[in-house]
Formats: sequence, C-alpha cells, structure tokens
Amino acid sequence: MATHRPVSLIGVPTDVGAGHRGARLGPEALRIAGLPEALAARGVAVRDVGNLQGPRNPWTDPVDGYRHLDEVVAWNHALMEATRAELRDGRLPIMLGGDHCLGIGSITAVARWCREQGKQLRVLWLDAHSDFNTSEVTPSGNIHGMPVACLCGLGPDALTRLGGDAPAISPQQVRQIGIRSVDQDEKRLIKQHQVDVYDMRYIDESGMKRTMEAALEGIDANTHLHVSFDVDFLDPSIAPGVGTTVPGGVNYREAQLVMEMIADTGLMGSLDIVELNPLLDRRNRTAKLAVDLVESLFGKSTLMRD
Ligand code: B3U
Ligand code: MN
Ligand code: MN
Repeated sequence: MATHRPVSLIGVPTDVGAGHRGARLGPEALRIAGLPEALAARGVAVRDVGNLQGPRNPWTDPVDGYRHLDEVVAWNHALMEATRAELRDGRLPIMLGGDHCLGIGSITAVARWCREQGKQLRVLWLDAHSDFNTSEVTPSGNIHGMPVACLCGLGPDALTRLGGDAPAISPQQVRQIGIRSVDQDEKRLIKQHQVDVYDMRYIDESGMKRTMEAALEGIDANTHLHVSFDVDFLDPSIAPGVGTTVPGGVNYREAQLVMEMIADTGLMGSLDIVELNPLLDRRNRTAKLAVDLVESLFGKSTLMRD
C-alpha cells in the first residue's frame, strides 16, 4: 500500500458564502459517513483537529454585491491560519466544508506554503460552477460563487489580500473540471483571464481519461496538487445533498477515474470537500459517496495496484 503523509481533518462548519443554509452541517455528516475510519483503513494517520469557529450566519441580503462579506472574511482568516499550521507540521490538510467560499482561505495558505517551499502549485477545481464571479457580475451576491476570482486577485481587498499583497495564485495554475453552469458575465471573465476549463461537453467528447491527462499535463515531482472538490461536480442523481444541483454532471465511474488518476500522481498535498448540505441529502448518501471517492483519492483500487 502506498504510504501517505499524515492527514489533518479541519472542520469548517459554515454556510455564510452560500445561498442555502445547511452546509454548516457538512463536517459532521462526513465524519458520520466514516471519513476518518476510511482513511485509517488506507493506512493513513489521521488527526481530526475538530471544527473551526467563526461568526454565525446572519442570513441577510447582499450589500454592494456581497452577502455576509465580514463573516466570510472571518471564517477564511481562521481557515488560512489553521491550514498553514497543519502544512507546517508536515501534514496533508483536508477541509471538511462548509460552502466553497472556504477555498479562499485554504488555497491562500497552500499557495503561500508552496512559495516558501519552492513548489509549483496546481489547483484542480472539481465543480459544476466556475466560481469566478465578482461583485459587479454576481447574480446572487453569494461569495461561494467567487472564490476562484478572489484567489486570482479579483474581489474585495479583505479576501484578495488575505495572505499578503499579491494574488494567491494566477488563473494559469487552475484547471476546472465538470463545469456546466457559468453565468453570462462570468463567462467573459473566464475567457479574459484564460482559465483552463474542461466543461461537460469537453468530457463528453474526449472522455474523462483524456480530460484528466490534459488537466494534469505539465506537473512533475515538484508539484503540489490542491484538489478543491465541490460535491455538486457530481450528477445530482448520485449526489442530491448539495445546495445548487445542476443536471448533466459527472457520473460515478467518471468520478472514480478522476480520483484514481489524481491518486496515481502521488502529488496531492491538500484537499477541500465542500458544498455538502446534509439537510438536502437522503440518508447521508452524498456524504457516503464523498467518502467513497476520497478513498480512491488515497489509492484504493479494485485490483492489486496498491
Ligand atoms: N454562479 C451562481 C451559482 C453558484 C455558484 N456556485 C454555486 N452556485 N454553488 C452564483 O450565485 O454565483
Ligand atoms: Mn464551487
Ligand atoms: Mn458548485
């Protein structure tokens, strides 16, 4: 069995960035679905650091194009510090979300750590959505639709400068897979900033194997892969427990292949699991599926490859 770096589970029970409440229950649902035990069974040393704390969800309307900006900043600041501490300790942090705004804090910390270590960062953004909105173009004001833009320097200073003056990453470090819902002006931004998007049409035409080969092209032993896994990446027929379901998503076999091909690189250094909303789920089914897929990310395979 391949040896993995020890893992730290960081619970981020927040839905301040989302348009539905309930993602704050995601960390517990993932634990109850057996995530710590599943990792331990893979031979991975697991430390559960528990849940971070932050402001409650005030459930107010957007102000100047942002809903709950102060709360989102507070949660992401806490997460950035927690992620940084675990990375410094030589551990692979797994963020148990929580809505996808938390990618701002986790990836800001990861990007800084990679700079310090002289490592190349590649972000694999598995999602139905591009999450590249800004306050000018957002249809909702929900900040979970903005994290990639914020990480690339487009957004409010409080989020784009979380980790210092320069943007955390450049769009060229991101590969988006499974995309099938992009807002009109968001599309323009994606094009303008040349984000590498493998949408569902690309996946249908090329197949998931070639899609992943393209998304992983150019990585080497010095690459740190950050996987940002928005559960709505999956088709709603297999993953109903998310706030914003979009039909026509990645099926079970394709999702397994994605995770296996990432595992084969041996380069995953950090992982977000986000947007799981247990209130919209059926018998914790989506959480169990997420756990199943994380097992594949950590090298579980049918044959004796491990
Ligand atoms: N693009 C839409 C919807 C959305 C983005 N991310 C999620 N939903 N989960 C928005 O509101 O920005
Ligand atoms: Mn997302
Ligand atoms: Mn999404």
